Amino acid sequence: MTIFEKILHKEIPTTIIYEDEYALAFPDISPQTPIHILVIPKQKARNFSDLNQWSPVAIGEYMHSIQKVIHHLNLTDGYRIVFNTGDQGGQTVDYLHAHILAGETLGWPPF
Ligand code: DGP
Repeated sequence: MTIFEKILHKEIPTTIIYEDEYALAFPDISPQTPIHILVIPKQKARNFSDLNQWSPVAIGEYMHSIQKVIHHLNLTDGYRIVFNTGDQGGQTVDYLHAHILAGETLGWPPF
């Protein structure tokens, strides 16, 4: 079981930023920006590529939850959403998660 599943099942305590039927949001343990929140789906997926096994409705529900987190955080000055995927994408935890990065002007390109 991945660390994020343990967080999802409340086996590891975390600060819950937002939770609904479809997703859970909590702060990244190693923030890269002043605001750095992770949003994980309650339906299991290893990474973004695994979403090809989901229905469009389920994908939409997860995306809607991410949108609600952003609304909740009131990120009026902008933000970035990142899905690191696979080894070359820099994914270190094999459970789908969206990074929400905000709170300062972000550089581009992101490497
Ligand atoms: P990624 O590289 O995209 O797989 O990002 C994984 C992120 O997860 C990384 O930014 C650090 C964060 N992380 C790892 N372990 C924990 C944990 O136990 N708690 C929290 N809140 N974040 C974690």
